[in-house]
Amino acid sequence: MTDCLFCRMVAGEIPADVVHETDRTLAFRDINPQAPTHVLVVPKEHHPTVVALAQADPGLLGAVVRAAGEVAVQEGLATEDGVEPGYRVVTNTGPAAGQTVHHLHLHVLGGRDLRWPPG
Ligand code: DGP
Repeated sequence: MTDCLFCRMVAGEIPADVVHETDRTLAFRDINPQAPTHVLVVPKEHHPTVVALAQADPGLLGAVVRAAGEVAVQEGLATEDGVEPGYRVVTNTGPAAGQTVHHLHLHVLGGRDLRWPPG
């Protein structure tokens, strides 16, 4: 989609601080980080929400989640066979949750103690 920010970043039309890439996914640092590590993981193909992607292509959703796990290991938020020190994966859906970019993205957050419940 030409008017989608993340599609344009995937296409290389808008610069991104890329930290991880596969044939179907891209991960880059959030422009407004909410934690010492704040990376967004997106499918290269446009899907508006996590549920839309689960319905359209569950395999691609799995690839996005696997990429988030690899980012966490790469960023020192988890060991390859464990969860220490830990991190959070969040996806906002709709206006009440604060979704501003309508191209599915998983926020991978870590590097500090994350409170619960979130705001
Ligand atoms: P959400 O509110 O869940 O839709 O998250 C959208 C995120 O996208 C938000 O944390 C800020 C980030 N963002 C917005 N514009 C840009 C941009 O141009 N570059 C990068 N790297 N991140 C962006």
